[in-house]
Amino acid sequence: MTMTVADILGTRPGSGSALAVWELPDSVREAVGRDLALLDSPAADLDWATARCHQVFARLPTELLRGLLDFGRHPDTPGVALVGNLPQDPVLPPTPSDGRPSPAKESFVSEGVLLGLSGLLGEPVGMLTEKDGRIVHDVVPVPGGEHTQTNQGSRAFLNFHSDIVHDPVGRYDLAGPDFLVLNCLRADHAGEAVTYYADARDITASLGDDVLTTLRSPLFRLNAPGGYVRAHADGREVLSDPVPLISGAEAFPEITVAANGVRPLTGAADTALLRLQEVCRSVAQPVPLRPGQALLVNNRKGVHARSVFTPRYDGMDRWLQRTYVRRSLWTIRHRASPTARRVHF
Ligand SMILES: O=C(O)CCC(=O)C(=O)O
Ligand SMILES: [Fe+2]
Repeated sequence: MTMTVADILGTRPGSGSALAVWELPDSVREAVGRDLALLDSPAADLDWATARCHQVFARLPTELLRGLLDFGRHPDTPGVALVGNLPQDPVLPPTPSDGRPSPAKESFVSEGVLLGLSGLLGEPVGMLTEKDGRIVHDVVPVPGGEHTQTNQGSRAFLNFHSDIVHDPVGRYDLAGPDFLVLNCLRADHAGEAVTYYADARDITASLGDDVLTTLRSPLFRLNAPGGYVRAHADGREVLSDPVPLISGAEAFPEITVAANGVRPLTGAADTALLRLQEVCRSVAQPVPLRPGQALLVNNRKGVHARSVFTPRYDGMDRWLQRTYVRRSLWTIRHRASPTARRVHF
């Protein structure tokens, strides 16, 4: 099979906002899969596992490797990329139904794929208030969480949002992940689940001047993520300082939206927020993730969402593994836990 390198879908030449799509050649998928089949659980020594996965992924064809690295390092590259024909575990145990790692998983190919791709973008990190600080997150529908605005949901549309982290300095957009990587182990039964990405460049191009000016003003307070408010505030709101939702250079805007609620401070801000969710829906790139595919998501260049789907809790539900990736651990060192490298408050 010939490799499709940097197939840019869509018709927005020069904007850099379309979905990038890459596929591993079959021979590379097989070779990477053979190496990753020998991997032990990466949780035992994350720094060793990231080094080994880096070595394995170094065998990707140079043009593909360069595309992935460019995705991570350049402001003008797409905000979302799909990587296909990835190796998969030979045997996949039932999908866990509690959002925790499956104790029955005996091989670590999916974890290796996740860490290999993540390592090309930066450093995988854990947050104590998200999946107990684990580095590899299991994203599955969880009974009781169907209608929540969290990664445990299924029956409610998960609104366009950024993955953010509470920080006592009052800003929740600074210490959060620069990227998310989502590796699909199992699709949902009906194939209904769709992940969406709305690029801030497309969003700003579709907004009127007044609304954009409002969104660029510090007229919004973000609620801290669900994991934080449950653990530290009995589920009550813990709001950030007033911030703009869109910031930065016109050609390279950054966007931040909290999944757990945004409080607009004026009537104009309220209207602008509604318009923002509308525009996100209209410009969004839909991606129905399938096993053997991973989605690379820039958490600053755009916002993501997930459609409704139907869980059955029969062990065959949708199963993604996810990492949070920072370009640098240095800029969040004040949040580092004293006991575990890569894990943060
Ligand atoms: O389930 C998905 O497709 C994405 C969920 C999500 O927002 C996340 O994992 O951060
Ligand atoms: Fe998310």
